Amino acid sequence: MARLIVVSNRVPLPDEHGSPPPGGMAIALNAALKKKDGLWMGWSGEVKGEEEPPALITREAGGITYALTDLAQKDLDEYYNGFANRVLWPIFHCRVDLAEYARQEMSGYYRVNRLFADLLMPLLQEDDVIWVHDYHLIPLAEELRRRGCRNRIGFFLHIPWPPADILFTVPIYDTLLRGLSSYDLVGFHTGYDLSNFAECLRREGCGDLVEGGFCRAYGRLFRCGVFPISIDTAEFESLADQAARDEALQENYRRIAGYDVVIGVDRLDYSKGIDQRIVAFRRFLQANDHRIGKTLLLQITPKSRSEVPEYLAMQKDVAELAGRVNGDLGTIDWVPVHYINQSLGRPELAGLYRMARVGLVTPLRDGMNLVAKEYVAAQNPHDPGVLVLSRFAGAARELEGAVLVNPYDPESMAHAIERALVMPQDARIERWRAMMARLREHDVYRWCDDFLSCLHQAQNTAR
Ligand code: ADQ
Repeated sequence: MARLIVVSNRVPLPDEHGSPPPGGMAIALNAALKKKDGLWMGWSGEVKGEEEPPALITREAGGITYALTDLAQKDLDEYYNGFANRVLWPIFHCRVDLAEYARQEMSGYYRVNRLFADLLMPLLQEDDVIWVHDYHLIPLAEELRRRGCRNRIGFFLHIPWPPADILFTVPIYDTLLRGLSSYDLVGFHTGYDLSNFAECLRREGCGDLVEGGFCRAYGRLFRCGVFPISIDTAEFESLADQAARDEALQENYRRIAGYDVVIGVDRLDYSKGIDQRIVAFRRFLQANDHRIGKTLLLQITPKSRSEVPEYLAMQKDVAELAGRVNGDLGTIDWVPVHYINQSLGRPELAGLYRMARVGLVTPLRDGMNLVAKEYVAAQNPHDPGVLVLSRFAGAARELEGAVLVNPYDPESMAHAIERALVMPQDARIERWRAMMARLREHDVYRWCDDFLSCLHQAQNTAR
């Protein structure tokens, strides 16, 4: 049996009982790895001294081998905080204005990819299948091929692929494009991402999509496809059912249970449109006097990437904005925006989704957005809430029962919140059923199976 090797920047390690950490993707990949005697390789999350030689620490848990490497501070600064999160992340989310190019960081990005390839090569067996995840590791297949690796290698991009004119602002965009042509399969969330990728190749004059789900580029023929990621739908549904019956949890929610709750759940990231959402919520309150004192926005937002200056600035901006709305509109017994910088456990999150009348998921751009799917899966089938979803989230292409909005237009978002709150029960049920049918059929296990079965048939060839 071919082993499965997963490579990602961070590795979600199991707890002391060997259970995978919460989160659909980690659970699905763990299940696939367990079936295939698998190995998961990535950064340990620890920093090592500059002089210490790179090494892999391997450990086994729950039938999976974890192979982890520490990184030096310079590597982290250049590869992770630098090129990955200050160039690729903003550009791929169409925020050219926030990208900060530094030649040194680009070379750090390639250096760490070479390091990953050096460390992985000795672990590989002849028929291992390798699945590389996300924008941190685009050049990894090319580096492995240089070292003689002939295994099947697939790549999945968790963030959007940008339109050509946006990608071309990255000084080394051609090296990135060429790097992808070393994979046997390249997967995206949506058809729009795939067509943007193909447009980049065409405009560069170096390739295009060809019949049958293939791509010809840089003299190579390889597969390309659309694999919309999803959640463990059944698990989320059952977590929300349990939360609704959990008296201790319900007691915790007692203070907000009498309000119409509008919920937002996102990492603190400028791509998620949190500022714009708070502004829209303010407009909604100002336009609907009868909602004053009765509706609140529960925005649950753990801080992320605080080493990157743009994220630090944003922490301050969002907190100030929430504070201003509360100062201007709040009363002694009512706080309009509950802004919480915390990561919650899955059961608690599922319970809050269930109690919220509106799921407000309004990223400015998002590869997929799993929160939108989690909100739908957590609803009470007899009295579901309404999902208000940005048209610029990958999820909008699947969740047709959502009320779609333009996150750049606060008026239309304010209007959509009110529309969601007054939507009759039968209309809510009809919309929810359509979305839930899709999520039941296309859960995260299906995503994983679809990608891996396509990868098993794929083979990069010279053409
Ligand atoms: P993210 O940008 O992290 O993922 P998203 O898809 O919404 O965005 O996933 C976030 C996950 O974190 C969700 O499972 C959510 O429940 C969890 N989370 C967020 N806030 C939380 C909180 N306060 N407490 C607990 N959990 C919280 C990237 C891409 C997305 C793509 C995913 C998967 O940016 O577009 O959908 O990868 O491919």
